[in-house]
Amino acid sequence: MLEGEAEAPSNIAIVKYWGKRGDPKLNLPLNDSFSISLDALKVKTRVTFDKSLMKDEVIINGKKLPEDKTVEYAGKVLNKLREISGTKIYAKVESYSNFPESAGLASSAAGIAALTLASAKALGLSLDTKELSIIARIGSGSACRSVFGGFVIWHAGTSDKGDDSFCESMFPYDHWEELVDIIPIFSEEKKQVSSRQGMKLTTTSSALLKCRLDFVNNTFTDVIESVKNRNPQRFFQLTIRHSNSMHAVMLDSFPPLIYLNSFSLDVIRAFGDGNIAGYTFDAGPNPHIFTLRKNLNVVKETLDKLGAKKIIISGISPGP
Ligand code: 2P0
Repeated sequence: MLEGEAEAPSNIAIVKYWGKRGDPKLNLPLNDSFSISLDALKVKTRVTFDKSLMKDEVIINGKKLPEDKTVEYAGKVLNKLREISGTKIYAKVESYSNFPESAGLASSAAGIAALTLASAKALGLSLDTKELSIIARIGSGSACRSVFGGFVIWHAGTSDKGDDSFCESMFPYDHWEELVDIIPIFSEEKKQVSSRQGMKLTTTSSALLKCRLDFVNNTFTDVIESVKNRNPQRFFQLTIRHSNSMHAVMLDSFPPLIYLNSFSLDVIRAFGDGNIAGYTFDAGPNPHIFTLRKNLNVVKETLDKLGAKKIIISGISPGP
């Protein structure tokens, strides 16, 4: 038996990935994205390659994942690593997250990143972080960013094969220690439409998507600069605009994709000016609200008033 264990952080995209190009199996994005790895949201994974197994098995927080999902996500990473190491042995994957699995908190990103790292360890492969991010990407796009800590860029690349679609660290985790992510939980409901299905719908039906891609390309450097210079107002405003831009093309898809709920709209109204905080929503109703540590209590008070059931506070992760 070959065993390996790894832990990976979840990540939240500031410049978001929503839409694929080329072969959908390779998870090649339409645009570069930029994320922050989160210290409070982690997944720990143990992988055991075992000759007695007849197929791959994935157990998440004690619950067995259905076979179709196992094949679609973990199976792709495991097949790629088996191909590299020249083995045919199946694996048992046991994963534990410290946060709700489907509340839009990117458990799959952390889970697939941890799976990639643990499996490479188990098979004794010495791959560099660029190669590991490419393999994690094949399992799930956003997972490639969770291979790193701190502030991470995912280069969309141009190759049809995906060998130039990988991640790298832009700034270390301690670059902006005042910055904190507040995650109020308003809903733990599982989302109706997976990101994978949702992206397909947007790329095939949204007329606004082209406009969004121009916006992303025109402001990408500004986002990086706002972090580089630790400029909170600029960073909050751009974070808000990038989130709104993605949710605009979701709504513009047909049939419309709506991941936000009435609490999300309250958050947008409360923090939309970007003065003390900047929100961003993934494909789910729970926001990530970035602010400076000195504003923590003011933001928390507002969220309590809006009816947050629970509030998670996260710093920036140093990485796996
Ligand atoms: C992101 N999201 O950049 C965007 C923002 C959600 C909203 O990447 O099909 O699970 O596995 O590549 O990575 C979520 O989608 O999709 C996502 P696949 P993924 O973080």
